[in-house]
Amino acid sequence: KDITVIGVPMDLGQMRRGVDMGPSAIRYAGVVERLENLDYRVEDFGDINIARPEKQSIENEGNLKNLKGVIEASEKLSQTVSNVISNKKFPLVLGGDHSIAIGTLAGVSKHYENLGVIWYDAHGDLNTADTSPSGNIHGMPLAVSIGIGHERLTNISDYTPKIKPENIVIIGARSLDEGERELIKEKGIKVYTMHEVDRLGMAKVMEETIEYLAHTDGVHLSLDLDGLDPHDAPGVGTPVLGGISYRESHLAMEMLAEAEIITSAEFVEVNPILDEKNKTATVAVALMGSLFGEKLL
Ligand code: DIR
Ligand code: MN
Ligand code: MN
Ligand code: MN
Repeated sequence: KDITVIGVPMDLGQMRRGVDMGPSAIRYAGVVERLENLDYRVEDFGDINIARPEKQSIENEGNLKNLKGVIEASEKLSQTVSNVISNKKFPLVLGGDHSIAIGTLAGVSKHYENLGVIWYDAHGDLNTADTSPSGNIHGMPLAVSIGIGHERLTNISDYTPKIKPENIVIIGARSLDEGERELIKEKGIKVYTMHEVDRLGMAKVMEETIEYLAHTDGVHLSLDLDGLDPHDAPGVGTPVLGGISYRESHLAMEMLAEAEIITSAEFVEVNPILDEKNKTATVAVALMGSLFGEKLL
């Protein structure tokens, strides 16, 4: 199978500069070589062009920071991801902040009737302008993808919703805002908080997740590096203590590889400016190795 790597140097969805360097940091950590060693043909598309925040006039609309820039980037990314899938290649998207998932899912979902999504994250990313404490769009992409939020975000690529709430599994949650909790209950979204990860163990969580998504016709993995514990992934803008370990994350990726269910993926929120010697990008690449079938024996 062929993989196309797409860089998205996006930092308009949150307020910590440096996450725009995520794609470079992940390339520096050897993503292409790592996957080529697993006998994939890997093409690097390069980066999607993203407006610099300094160049933008203040385009906040209500409680949505950099709305215009996020919309433009999402349209471009959606188109690019969709083309990659049309060419029968696996899209591997490198962030950039998590607002890019709006564009990724807009591009992926066109190709599936019943797409599943695994949202590996400390956060729910289920805010709207009304519920967000920050106005940062990186806290909203999952809500947008189920059709909830500003109409110009939910209508990226001219259709909504991209995914069904019952096709989502959130893993690693430990920081949810009040509006997000309400939405999770209202929509019945499946969530494995850290409580369940601790109580059941990651093996059981992944077994159940794979079973839960068995009826879907494709599964997108959206992996926010802040889902991991900050001890293992310190280079993120919004670290939250008590996260998923490096080992549990490898197990999760290995089980997904074995199940052969993942049809697209993105790794987001790597911020080398906040990192310790590119540790977080290195972890991201190691996890990609496991996701694509790396084995010791
Ligand atoms: C918070 C933080 N829930 C917000 N969200 C983050 O601003 O909406 N998502 N960091 O990854
Ligand atoms: Mn996130
Ligand atoms: Mn669809
Ligand atoms: Mn997060």
